[in-house]
Amino acid sequence: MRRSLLALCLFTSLAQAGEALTIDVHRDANCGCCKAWIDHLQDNGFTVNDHVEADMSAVKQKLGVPPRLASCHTGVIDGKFVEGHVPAADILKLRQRPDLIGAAVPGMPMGSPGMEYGNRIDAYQVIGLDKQRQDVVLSDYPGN
Ligand SMILES: [Cu+2]
Repeated sequence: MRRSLLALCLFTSLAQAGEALTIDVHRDANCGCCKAWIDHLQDNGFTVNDHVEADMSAVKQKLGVPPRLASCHTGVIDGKFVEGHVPAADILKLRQRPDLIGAAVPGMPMGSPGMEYGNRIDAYQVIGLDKQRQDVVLSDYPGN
């Protein structure tokens, strides 16, 4: 009895966290790593609104993603962009940063969430973009 109550509590709090963490994801229909990144977000309690787009560069331009930070998919949470394979933990960081208008993992580094193919892990940074459109390093992930 006690166990099932605990399970219910956990379930309820996860559901509430999921509701607060809704993200829109724009992606190309044929992008496999984009879907793998969506899985990573869902595994971390995000609710994902999936948008299949015909022209991703137009979407990026509209959302204000600088070409130097571009990757495959583009997410939007709280009006901020989330470009590329940004780890869930860094999206939470971005939400705590009113000075930033978005965050990105430029390119598609091996070993980033959704880009796990074999054992290779590239070193990569999560770059925040401030209101002056300057880059700010949000996280530094070492490679192997
Ligand atoms: Cu990708």
